[in-house]
Amino acid sequence: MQTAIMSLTTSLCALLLLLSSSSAEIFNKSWWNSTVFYQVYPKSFYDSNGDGVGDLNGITLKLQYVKNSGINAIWLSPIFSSPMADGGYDISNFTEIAPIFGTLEDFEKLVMRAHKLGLKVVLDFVPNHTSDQHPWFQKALQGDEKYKEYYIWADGKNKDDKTPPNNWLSLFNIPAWTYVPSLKQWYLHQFGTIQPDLNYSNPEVVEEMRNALKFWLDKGVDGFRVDSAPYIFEDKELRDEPRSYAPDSTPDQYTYLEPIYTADLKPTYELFGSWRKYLDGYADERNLDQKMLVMETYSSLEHTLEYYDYDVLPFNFLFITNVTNSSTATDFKNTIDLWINSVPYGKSNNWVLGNHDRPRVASRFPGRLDQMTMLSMILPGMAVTYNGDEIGMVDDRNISWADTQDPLARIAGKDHYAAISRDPERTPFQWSAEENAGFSTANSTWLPVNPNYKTLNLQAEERSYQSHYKIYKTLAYLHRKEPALIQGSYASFTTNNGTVLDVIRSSDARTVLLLINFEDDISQTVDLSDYNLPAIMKLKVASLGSRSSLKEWVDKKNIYLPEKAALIYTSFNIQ
Ligand code: TEU
Repeated sequence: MQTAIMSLTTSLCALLLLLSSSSAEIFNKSWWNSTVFYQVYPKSFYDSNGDGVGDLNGITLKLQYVKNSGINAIWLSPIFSSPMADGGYDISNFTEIAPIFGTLEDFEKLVMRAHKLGLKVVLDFVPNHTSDQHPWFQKALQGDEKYKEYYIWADGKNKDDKTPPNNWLSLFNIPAWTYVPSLKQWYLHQFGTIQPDLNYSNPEVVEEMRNALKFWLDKGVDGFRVDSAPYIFEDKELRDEPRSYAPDSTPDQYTYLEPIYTADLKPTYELFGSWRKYLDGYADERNLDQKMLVMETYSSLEHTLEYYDYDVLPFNFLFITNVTNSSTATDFKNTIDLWINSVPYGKSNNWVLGNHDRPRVASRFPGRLDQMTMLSMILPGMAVTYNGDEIGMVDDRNISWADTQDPLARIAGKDHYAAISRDPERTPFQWSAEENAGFSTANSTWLPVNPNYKTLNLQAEERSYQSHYKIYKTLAYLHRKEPALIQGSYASFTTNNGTVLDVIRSSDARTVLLLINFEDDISQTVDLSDYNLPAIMKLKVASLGSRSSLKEWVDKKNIYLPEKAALIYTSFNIQ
């Protein structure tokens, strides 16, 4: 009788535990679901011609490395003609390759090589604005009415050059309007003054950009990462925006206002919904794989998720915006559950660790890079890596004012640039301990190489018995090949008084368990006997420096978890 009561209690306990943990059936839909998606910042990836700047042929030369790393799709930050005033996000010709990166033939060779290696190629597409050097804007400045209508112009509030049409601010922390004396009007730029916003109420602009998409689709690209997605349309009445009352925001900062008239407007979603349909039509007519359309948006969760209503994929930046190195196991669990429970069933998930605009993941989470890589790789959906994060590159916070290139930093000025500059996460890839980290043979590079390259470089990590890169590579292959990660369910909970995060992915035949110890100085023993797990599991991945103290096989009742460690176990569900 006693035994019966005990087993009933155990079952009830397990049921309660399961109900208290979050679990979700994950349904995969598109090729990018079990994809490892790798952002290449072309200027800093590899310089093949010795001019100190990365280029397309350099990327082509490194595609085998990308493939060997377990990656199966890359996106390239802009490679189009540009004065490079904002790192190529100021485009002067949407269907031309910037000479500094190479030629159209070089790009066609890159795509051919990538596809031969089984790599998808996605381009960065920057629809919100052009460079002020674009012929369209130059003609507008000369008073050409047709091209003036390609942009957003308005009279000053007092019909003069003193007061702009309204109080809108730019994301570069300057007023969003600039006066042109020869036209006696102001033009809108939600970013730099050198990036005038395009007018999508003008059907000719919509057609021009649709043609640009088709141009690159015809070159064989597999999709687009859409830059600055939320800012395409603005309020036609140009109404002043209300104050945000965000703490510490000052009148010259973008965060001073609530962008209710300049971001996330309905026509913007409708435009991208029409692009989704266009890409599907393009692929269907040619019997091609679906083309990716992924949005860069740092909007509210509600506005971010709204893209799914139009069958468009938004980047999930929650690992950038919602958690820090002081976040707890519960904070991480809540953040992960927030996203997974919000994404509509059947839609794709994704997890972004970093990009060219944000401090590097190894700098945001010192000593916990492997934990973050494991999370991005074992959670359901696409894992998104920024080049260099696979080897644990860190921000170079010592770039001088003289060497600073980022317009956002230049605008902040010599006394304040260091805190806001994006250059630290854009320094050249650290391939080896050779001169310029093996990135370039030039005497100087467009941004200085981080001086730590002598010891922190790919070659050293490939030669080491254990390294961040080897952990990354194992996880990338696991992400793409492990059945429990491709179509398994998701469940998470915390144990050990909330100091350990436990994540379980399981399919019919397989289980993957991730354990993360949020204690920096305390090792723990985790008892998962009450959880529906195989009794015995095999150690698959351990965070750097923790493996030596671990056994290859564990009993779920007694799992040793070193301080600050993250461990992944796998098993067949046969016990
Ligand atoms: O960034 C747009 C964006 O969302 C901004 O928040 C951006 O992160 C930047 O740091 C200003 O705060 C995209 C590109 O990723 C960025 O590199 C460009 O500078 C920007 O658009 C303008 O094209």
